[in-house]
Amino acid sequence: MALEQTWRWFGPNDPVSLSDVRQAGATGIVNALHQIPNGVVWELDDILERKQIIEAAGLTWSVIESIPVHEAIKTRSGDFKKYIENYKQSIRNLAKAGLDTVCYNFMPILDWTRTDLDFELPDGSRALRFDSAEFAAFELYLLKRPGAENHYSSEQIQRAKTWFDQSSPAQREKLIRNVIAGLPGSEESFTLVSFQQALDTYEHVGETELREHLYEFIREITPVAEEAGVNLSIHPDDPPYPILGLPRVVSTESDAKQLLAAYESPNNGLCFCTGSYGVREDNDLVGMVERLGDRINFIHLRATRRDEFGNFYEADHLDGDVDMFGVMKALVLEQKNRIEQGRKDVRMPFRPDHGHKMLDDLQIGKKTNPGYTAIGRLRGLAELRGLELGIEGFLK
Ligand code: DNO
Repeated sequence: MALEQTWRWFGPNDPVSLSDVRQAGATGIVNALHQIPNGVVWELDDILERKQIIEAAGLTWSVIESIPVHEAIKTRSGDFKKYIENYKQSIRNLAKAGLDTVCYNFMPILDWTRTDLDFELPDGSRALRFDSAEFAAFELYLLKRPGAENHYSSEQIQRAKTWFDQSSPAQREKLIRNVIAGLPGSEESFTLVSFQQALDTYEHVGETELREHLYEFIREITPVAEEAGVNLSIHPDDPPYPILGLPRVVSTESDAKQLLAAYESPNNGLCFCTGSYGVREDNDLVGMVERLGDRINFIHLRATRRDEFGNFYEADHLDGDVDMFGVMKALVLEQKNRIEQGRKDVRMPFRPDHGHKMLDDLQIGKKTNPGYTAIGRLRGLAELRGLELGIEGFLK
């Protein structure tokens, strides 16, 4: 049996259509009701309407990515209790519509972060990149976050200053936009002023507090997910270390273990994102699948390539620092275990995460979502599918 091949689709406005997805060979759709503001209940009718659109294209709605977690829940302030109740209700409504896998993340303020959305690779395709000097320049000289300099070494500050001094106003503007205007899937965008205000809400929420808030949240929503038959999957931090003075609590294997232990249940699971966890050299990805595989409810496959300065870019799916062969083999074996154990959740949906801008997607004027191009992901999916097939044939 193959892992379920899925594809992230942003809804009817996505420049990549459902029929494109079908031609790419995916069978499952990963989708969210992006039009619903954070914290508001997803009503059954809206869910059913979207489900019907997906099914009319001959596909299934495999995973909800994501129901965003309201900031008040992360800081446990204001109306957080109401937002948790709303979250539970959305889970129940999704289950009523026959959906069973929900992805979410617990990153403060920003979802994923990149500095460059058009990094040219030697073959002419474009990738997403995180440049630590540019990011530091954003924080130190554009946002001017109080105290930011304490988080950097003098060498890092020097590199940031060099970038800043050499950058044009247009480059600075672009950097600001890339960081705070919201990448695909993140539901919020900011101006520099509103961004600093948002950061200030974490004044009293450090790592210990955020960890506790996450575990409390998990303890509250997992019983509802169990009752509804929904598998939760938490996406790791991207990048997987603290940025902007904000705490991060889902970056390492130890973080993953702790959050799984906060509520022992198959419904409290992981979204195993090789691209995010893989940015850290100390994350042993194959070992993580071997050790935590029974709690992996959703999988993002992509590979990043890092350097000694903490920069990374998104490489071809089979060509980054990630041991994709080892990860895929461990996933295939996990699926076999599940089948042998008679578990119901044997689907193991994965999606080719991100893809390069390449071929026709490079045409000037063609609208593509950063990281979510059709052709780059098509290439990724094709490579991953072939890898899986080869491994399965070999293991037979
Ligand atoms: C980026 C995505 C993330 C992810 C969320 C999950 O491409 O992987 O935006 O969807 O963090 O909640």
